[in-house]
Amino acid sequence: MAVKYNPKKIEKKWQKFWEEKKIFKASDISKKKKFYVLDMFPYPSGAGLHVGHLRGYIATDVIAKKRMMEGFNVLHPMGWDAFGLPAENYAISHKIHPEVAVKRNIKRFKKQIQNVGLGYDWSREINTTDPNYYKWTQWIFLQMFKRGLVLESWEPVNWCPKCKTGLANEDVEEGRCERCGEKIEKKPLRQWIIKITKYAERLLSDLKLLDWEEEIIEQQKNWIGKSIGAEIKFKIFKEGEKKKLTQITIFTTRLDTIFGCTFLAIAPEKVEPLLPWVLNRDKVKAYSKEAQRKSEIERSEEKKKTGVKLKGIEAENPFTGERIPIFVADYVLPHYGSGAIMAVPAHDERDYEFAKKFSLEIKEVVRPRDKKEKSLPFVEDGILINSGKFSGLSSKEAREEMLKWARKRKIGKKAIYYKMRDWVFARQRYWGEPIPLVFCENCKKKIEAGRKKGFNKGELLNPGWIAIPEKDLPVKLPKVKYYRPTGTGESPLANIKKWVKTKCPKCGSEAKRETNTMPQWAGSCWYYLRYIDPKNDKAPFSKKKEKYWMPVDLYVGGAEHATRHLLYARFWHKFLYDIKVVSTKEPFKKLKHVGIILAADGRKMSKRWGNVVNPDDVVKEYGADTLRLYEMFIGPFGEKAAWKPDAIIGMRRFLEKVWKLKERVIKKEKEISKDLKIILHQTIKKVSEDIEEFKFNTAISQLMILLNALEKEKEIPLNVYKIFLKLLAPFAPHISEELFSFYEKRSIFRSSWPQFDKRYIQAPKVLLIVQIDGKTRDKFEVEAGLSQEKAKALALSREKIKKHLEGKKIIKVIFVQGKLINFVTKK
Ligand code: ANZ
Ligand code: ZN
Repeated sequence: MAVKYNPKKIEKKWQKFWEEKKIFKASDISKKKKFYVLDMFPYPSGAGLHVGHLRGYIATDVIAKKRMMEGFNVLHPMGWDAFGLPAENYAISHKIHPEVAVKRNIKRFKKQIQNVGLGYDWSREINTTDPNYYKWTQWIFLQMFKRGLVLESWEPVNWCPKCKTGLANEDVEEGRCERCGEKIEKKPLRQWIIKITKYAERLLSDLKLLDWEEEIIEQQKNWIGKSIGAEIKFKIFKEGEKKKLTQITIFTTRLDTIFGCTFLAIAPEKVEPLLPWVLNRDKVKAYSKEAQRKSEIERSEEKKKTGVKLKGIEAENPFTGERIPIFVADYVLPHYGSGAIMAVPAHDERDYEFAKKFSLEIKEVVRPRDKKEKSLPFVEDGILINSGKFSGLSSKEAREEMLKWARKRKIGKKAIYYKMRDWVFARQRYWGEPIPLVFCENCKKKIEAGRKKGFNKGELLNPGWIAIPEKDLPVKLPKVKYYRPTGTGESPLANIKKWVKTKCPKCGSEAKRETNTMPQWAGSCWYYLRYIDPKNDKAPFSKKKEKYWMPVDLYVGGAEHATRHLLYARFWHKFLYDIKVVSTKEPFKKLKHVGIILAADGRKMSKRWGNVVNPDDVVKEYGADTLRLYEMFIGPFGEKAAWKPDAIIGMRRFLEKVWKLKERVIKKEKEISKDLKIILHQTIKKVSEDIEEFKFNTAISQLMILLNALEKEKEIPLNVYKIFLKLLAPFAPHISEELFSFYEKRSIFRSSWPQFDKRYIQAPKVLLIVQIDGKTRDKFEVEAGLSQEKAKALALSREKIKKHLEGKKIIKVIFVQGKLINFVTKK
C-alpha cells in the first residue's frame, strides 16, 4: 500500500457507509444497557457552524463511539432550536422570511456537522419550529395552564426598546438586554407568567441528586437565591403620639443587628398605604413615581442613595422601644421580602451610604470576634454589643434567641425568600410558538357571574381566557409577509385580523386568539424527551420508551446556559414528573461544560473581528479527522483555548504516521517485547480512563507515545495494530475505519473496546526523598502510592540510611506520600 494518506478520498466514503448501514442508529427496544448522550442543540444562525460548537459535539461523539464499542445501546441525537429572536432578527436584516432562513441555515449546519463524521442518529432529528414538534410544546403549556401554573399579568416588565419585546429576568444582564446590549426599561405590558417559583425549593434541593460541576450547581443556587431570615413587625405612630396607626413588616437575614436599626426604608411601590398620615405626601408621591422608572439593577447598585423621609410618622423598634424615622428609598425593591427593611447603617453597606447622606444615627452592635476595632460598616457575623440582654452572644446565637423573643410576643416569625422570579413567558414578536389560548367575553361574564362549572383551574384564574382543546393542536403560526415587531407592546400577530378572530371552543361565541408568542427558551425545555420518540403523533413520546432512555446520562454544552436553559428545562421536567408524564425527577444526570474556543489573536471569534474559523475550511485543507483530533487536543476541555493554526499541522502529521504504520503490519502471530507490552496496556488504560474524565488531550498524547513505540518495531503484529486503531477510532473515525477495513468486514464500531491486562500496568514512579532530622541523606524511585510502612521498611534497608542512623533512636517519622520520609532521632 504505497498510497498516500488522502482524507478527501476516504472520509466521504465512510460517512456514506455509516449512514447507509445505520451504524450509529439507536434501537428503541434492546436488551443492551442504554447510554443517552446529549448535546445542547444549536440555533441554526446565518453565520454557520463554528469550531466552538464542534468542540462539544466531537467530545460527545468520542464518548458515544467508545460506549458503542463497549456494547451499549447509544442514543446520540441532534436537532435545531430555531425559534426566537436571533432567527427572527437575522431574517429581518436579510429580508427573508424566518421560515425560509431557518430551513436554509439548518441545511448548511447539517452539512457542516456531517462533514466532520459525527455519529448522530439522524432519523431522530427534530426542529422546534416544526408544527409536529411545537404541537407538544403547546400541549405541555396547556397542562401547566390547566393546573393553575400560568397567570396573565399586567406588571411592568423588562422591555428591550431595540428588540421591541418584554423579557424575562433571566434575559437581563446588569440592566441590559442579553441579546443586543440595549438598556432595559420597565414597561407595563399584558403578558403571561409561569409560576416557576412554586418549584424553587425543589429546584434547589434536587441539585444534590446531580453529578454536575460545582461551578454550575453554584450558579443555579445563586439564581434561585434562597435566603433564610425573619419577618418582624414594626408599629407605626403619628410622630410623638402613643396611638398605633398601623404596622409594617420587614424582612431581614440579620435579626442579630436589630438593636442597631436606626430607620426603616420602604420600597416606592409599597408606600401607598402610609400616605394618609404623611405630611409631605406630594413629595413622596413624586419621588416614588420617578423611582419606578429605573431598573432594579440601577436602583440596587447606584452609589448615590436617594430617598425621602415620611414626615409626620415614625416607627418603633420592637426590641429597644426607640422611635425611628421612616423613609421611602428606591434601593428597597418591591418584589423581594416584604418590600420594606429595617436599616442598620453600622452593618450594611447600603444603609451606611444612606445614613451618611441623610445624617442618620449609626449604631454599632456587632464586633468582630478578635475584638479589634473594625471600620464601619462591618458586615460580617461577630459578637453582639450594645444589644441589651443579647450582648455577648454570637451573631448566630443571637438570631435564634431574638427570633424566639419575637415569636413569643407575636411580632415576628421565621421567613424564607427566593430571589428567583416567576418566568415572564410572553414575547411580543412573531417567530415563536403561538400561545394556545383564546379570549372570550361571554365566558368571562359567565365566570364573573359565578357560573364556574366546566372551566378548568387556569380558566378560572384568568377569567375569559379559554384553553384550545388538545385535539385542535397545534395552533399554527400564520404565514405572513409582515412580521416586524410593532413596538407598541403588541405582537405583530395582532395585526392579522383573520387569524385573531376565531370561535370560542367552549361556548361558540366570537373570540380572539392570544397574539403573544412563547419565549425562545420554550422549545428547549423538553427537546431531549422528543428525541426518544420523535415521530409520535398521539403523545409527546411513548412512556415505555421514556422509561428505557431517561434520564440523559451525559449532557454537554456551554456554560452560558448554566442558569436559563438548565433551570427552565429542570422546571418543565419536574412538572412533567408531577403529572406522571416522565419517570425521573431530574432530566440530566451528568453535566459537563465546554470551554469556549478563542481566535488565534486571543479574542472571541466574531464576524466583527474577522477572526472566525470555519470548520469547512479546516476539513478541506487537512481532513475531518485532523480537525477532530485538534479540537480534542486544544486544551483542558472545560477551559477556554485559543485556536492555533500551526498546531493543526501537528495533528495531520500524526495521522500521516498512523497511515504509514500499516506497511509494517504482519499477519502472523508474534510475541512483542515486554517493554512494548507495557506501553500498549498503559495506553489502553490511560485512553479509556482519560476519555471518561474528559481529558481528551492527554489521551491523544498517550496515543502518540504508543505510535512512537510502534514506529520503532520492524514488524507489528496485527492484533497489536488493531488495538491501536480501536483506541484511535473515537477520535479519528474515518482513518481508523479505513485501515481496519483491510482486515475486517465489520465496522470498527461494531468491534469491542480493548481491555488492558493488569500484569503490564506499572504504578507510576516518583522520587522519594529520605531525610534524617531534616537533612536529605538518600533518594530513590518508588511507586507513587507507596504506604508509610513500606516506605519506612525500604528506607531502613538502604545502606546510606543504615550508616546515618547508627547509634541513634528514631522517635518520630514524618511521611509525605509520594515525596518524602523524614526520621526524627535522638541520641
Ligand atoms: C437588616 C440588615 C442588617 C440586613 C445588616 C443586612 C445586613 P439577602 O441575603 O440577599 O437575602 N432586604 C430585605 N428586603 C429587601 C428588599 N426588598 N430590597 C432590598 N433589600 C432588602 O439580603 C437580605 C437583606 O437584604 C435583608 O437583611 C435586608 O437587609 C435586605 F447588617 O436587614 B437586612
Ligand atoms: Zn366562550
